Amino acid sequence: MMSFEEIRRKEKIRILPEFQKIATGDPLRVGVLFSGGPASGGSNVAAGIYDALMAVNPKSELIGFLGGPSGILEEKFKTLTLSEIDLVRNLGGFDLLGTGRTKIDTPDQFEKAKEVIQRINLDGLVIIGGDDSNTNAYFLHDFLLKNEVKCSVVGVPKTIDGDLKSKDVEISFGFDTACKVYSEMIGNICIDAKSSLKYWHFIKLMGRTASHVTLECALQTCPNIALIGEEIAKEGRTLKQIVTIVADTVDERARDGKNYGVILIPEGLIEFIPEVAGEIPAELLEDRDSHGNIQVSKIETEKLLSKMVRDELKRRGSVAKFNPTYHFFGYEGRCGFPSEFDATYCYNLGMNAALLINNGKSGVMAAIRNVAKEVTDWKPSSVELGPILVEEMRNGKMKKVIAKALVDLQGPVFKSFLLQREQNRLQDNYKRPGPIQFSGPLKEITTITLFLEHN
Ligand code: FBP
Repeated sequence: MMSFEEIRRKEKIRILPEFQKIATGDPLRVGVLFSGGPASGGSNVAAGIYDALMAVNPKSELIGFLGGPSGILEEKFKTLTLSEIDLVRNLGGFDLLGTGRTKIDTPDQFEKAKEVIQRINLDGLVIIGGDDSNTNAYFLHDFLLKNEVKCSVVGVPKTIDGDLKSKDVEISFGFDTACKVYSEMIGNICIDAKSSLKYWHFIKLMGRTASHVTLECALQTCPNIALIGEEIAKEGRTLKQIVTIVADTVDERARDGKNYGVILIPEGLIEFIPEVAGEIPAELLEDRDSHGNIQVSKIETEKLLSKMVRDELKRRGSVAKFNPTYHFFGYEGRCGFPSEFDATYCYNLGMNAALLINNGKSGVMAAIRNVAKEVTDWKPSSVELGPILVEEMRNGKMKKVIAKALVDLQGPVFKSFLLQREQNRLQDNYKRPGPIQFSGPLKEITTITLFLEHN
């Protein structure tokens, strides 16, 4: 019997009309690498690049750099074969090549990258990454251009965090799948809470500084509380005020006979409330990744918050039977089978990236417009990276970067959340979206965020 993995791998992905007839040309040598955390759909980006290159000329080659950007610096790469690509089609994971967070940004590193690119004679390099990696893609492009090296650098918008988006890049790939995976599990937990009647579930969710993942999962599952970091920052809420909101809810629900509930906490909460930082061991705050980001996934904000809620309930002499239990949903959502949306989006992003290189474009991010609509309405496009860079303080220095897109508190997604927040607090309005669908009428459904933002 064929496994689901084998069946899914062979599934045909829809190709945009623009890519169905590709003009033939000279063979191309293109490099590809994954950068940063995995996100579902990355293997379809590689497959899309591969298939487009072969359509241009079957003598083309796709060279994969191993372990992320360090694969260039350490000269670790291999030519990808059709059978290797076929093994990962429509599956999650960056295991085709591995990924990493090494940054190419010192003069020596640029020089080394240039030397390797020239030696292996690349016509183009595709960097599959988030805001920081696409920023680096721009600077590598700029360096190669100034040094008259004819190698296009093209970025592809990846991150489960959903914080790499603009009017031109409607969504980063991986966000749709990750939110669906988390929402399935959150929905299950909500129903478990309502069945077991005895636990308060504190669920921390990945997403870095931005609360897009938490907001999307809240819309999909209607938990009792979902904290949104951007709102807390804007209102200037203190840790004590947040503890009060949660304790009030626990208390009020207990008085209604409900000693259970579900609360979603974005992992980036800590970045918005300075006092939380005061409660965290200093070494965890000093532990930064190569881009200067605090490693928020390692900080147990959910336990800290629950401990403070317990103390507050005790102080009040509350009748609540407060029995907290903890979850962190993060890595579970980064390598799941890509949703139909991510599988289709990524394959076409990959084709687009290869064809942008074929057309000599560099310093751009591959994009697809109208993705909130039917696939038949999708349109390939590209975004110049240079003009979207802004000056920001990073690691104590002003740097040009792609700004992280945070939750827009005036936008339709947050407004839609506000409409239901108060009701969800005390009532059990839980929704269970169930697992990702790969066939049938629900397979095309995308995130509520994308739908609300573009309809
Ligand atoms: P990217 O920005 O590289 O896409 O990372 C996404 C992410 O999953 C964050 O949500 C999370 O905070 C971080 O990676 C965890 O990093 P690591 O994989 O290094 O533990």
